[in-house]
Amino acid sequence: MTDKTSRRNFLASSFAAGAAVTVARGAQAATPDPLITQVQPWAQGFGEGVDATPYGLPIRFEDDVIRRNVEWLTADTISSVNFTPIHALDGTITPQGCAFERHHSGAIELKKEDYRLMINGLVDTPLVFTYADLERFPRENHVYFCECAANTGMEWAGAQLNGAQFTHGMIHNMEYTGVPLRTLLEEAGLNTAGDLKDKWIFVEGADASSNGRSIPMEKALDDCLIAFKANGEALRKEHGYPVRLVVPGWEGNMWIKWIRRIEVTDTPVESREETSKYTDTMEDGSSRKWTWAMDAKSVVTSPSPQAPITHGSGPLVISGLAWSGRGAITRVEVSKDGGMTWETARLAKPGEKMALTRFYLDTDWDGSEMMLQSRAMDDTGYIQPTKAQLREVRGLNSIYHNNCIQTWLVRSNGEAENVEVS
Ligand SMILES: Nc1nc2c(c(=O)[nH]1)N[C@H]1C(S)=C(S)[C@@H](COP(=O)(O)O)O[C@H]1N2
Ligand SMILES: [Mo]
Repeated sequence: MTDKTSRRNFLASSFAAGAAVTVARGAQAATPDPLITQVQPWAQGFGEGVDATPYGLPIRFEDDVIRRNVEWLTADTISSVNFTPIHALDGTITPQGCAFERHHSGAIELKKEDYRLMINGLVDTPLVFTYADLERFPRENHVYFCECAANTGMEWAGAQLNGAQFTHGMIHNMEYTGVPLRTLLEEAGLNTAGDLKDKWIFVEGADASSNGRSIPMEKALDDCLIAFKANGEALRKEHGYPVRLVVPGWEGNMWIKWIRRIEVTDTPVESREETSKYTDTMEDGSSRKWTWAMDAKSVVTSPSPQAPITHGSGPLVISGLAWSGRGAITRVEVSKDGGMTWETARLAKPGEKMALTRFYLDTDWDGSEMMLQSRAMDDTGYIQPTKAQLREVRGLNSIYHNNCIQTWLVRSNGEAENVEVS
């Protein structure tokens, strides 16, 4: 086949595809489309010159792609949370400007010049680093998700919040640039600490809440990062500018923002954030603590309540996100009938460890009602549980670590609703 004929075949087939769409739209096809046949205002003059916006924001037509909070959840916005608009995003990287925020005493403004990071406790030489000091250590780049342990927590007792943004939006996924925490701990020296197996670090932020947490030394020396860039640029104020701790795969509460101090200790501190909060209350009233890793989880982001199907039956792209704090996503399955039958979704890229994975199910929708679900599997062999399976073990009193399978009821008119299938 010559280049010419293959080009002609391509045009013929794309024309056929265009024709199919025209048929679906019916009568509209007969009238000329002014968007094609008439010179439009944007072609009758000049657009904006360069430098109109030295730092660009999304075009105004996208102004609904924003973080949102749920007012009744918290008494005020200072100790509160808002949610990533995951229903409106694609790919895996969360732009910082719409990545969820969770503060215990508000987002503080801290200059690089005023930044200090202290390492003390059971170290050979207590040290204080300035921001400029941190920039002189060898750095690494890694993409990780950060999920608040309370993500999906409002759904324990039954379907509650109507939108993937609200049920699953306490998550973001960024490329971090930073210095391995191990490098800084070794700079301070860990001989004094003796056997590192049973040692801990206690980390705290510069904000009034300080959000102190204990982290086992093994994790501290493994993959934690002292990060100062996200998605290539400085961290935003709300994500901990100038420096935050990244604790891959573990609950967001441990990702200390505005990190100011790391103390090497021989016991966990049992701070407020790891005793009265961020523990999992079981059926008998006792609480599980140290549930750090975020188990495998997934959600269909489109269609979903805030992203209904608007094009009727025919080709439909079902899409969503999957992640695991214990490793990489190996497989995602999608069900259209509330979990009775499953189809294997296509992963946009092979799953990466402790980072979001995008999945697609390219399907042909017959226009009938669907009970849409997704189910993730990770490289430990773990399969995302149903809500009933979670409740069997944990009862009804839990809030944190709800990684159950989510169901959207998609009606024939394309609208979707949060429902419970357990
Ligand atoms: N210093 C400090 N660090 C903090 C918090 C805080 O309030 N203060 N909130 C924690 C919680 S509960 C979560 S879920 C994550 C949220 O990170 P983000 O605001 O970048 O989304 O930060 C954690 N680190
Ligand atoms: Mo959190």
